[in-house]
Amino acid sequence: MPIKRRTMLWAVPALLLVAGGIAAASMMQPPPADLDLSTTKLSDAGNYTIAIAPDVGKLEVGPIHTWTVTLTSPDGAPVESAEIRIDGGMPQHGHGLPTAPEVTEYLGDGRYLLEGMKFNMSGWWVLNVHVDGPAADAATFNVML
Ligand SMILES: [Cu+2]
Repeated sequence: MPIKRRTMLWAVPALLLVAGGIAAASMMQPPPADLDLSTTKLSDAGNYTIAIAPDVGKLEVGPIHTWTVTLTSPDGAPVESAEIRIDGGMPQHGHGLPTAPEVTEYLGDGRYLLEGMKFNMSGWWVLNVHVDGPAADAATFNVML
C-alpha cells in the first residue's frame, strides 16, 4: 500500500501546521478593549495606594530596566519599610516575566526601587505588586508594550 502510506506521512506535518497556526492566531488576539491602564491604584483590600512608573522614557522589548513603586496610605502618607514583591506575565500567552525583578532599595517618600524588569515580547502584560507587610495587600496593573 505505498500510496496510502505516503498520504499518512504528509498528514502529520500538515496537522502540526494547522495546530501551530491555531496557537499562533490565539497569541495574536488583541487585548481586551476596556483594559485599565492606570498606573496608580488602590490595592485590592484598600490598605494602600500603589503607583508604578518605569524609570525609562519609553518601554521597549529587550532591555533590563528599573521601575519606581510608590506606596502610600489611602490618605497619601508614605509607607516605609514595606515588603514588596513583583510577579506578572502575559495573560494571553500563559507565560510569566522573563526575569525575577526585585525591590532592592527604599528611596524615601514611600518610593521603592524595582530592579531587573524586562519585557521580551510586545503585547499585553500584567504586573502584580504584592505588599507582604506592614499589611498584606496587592494590586494588579496592566501594561501595554
Ligand atoms: Cu508572550
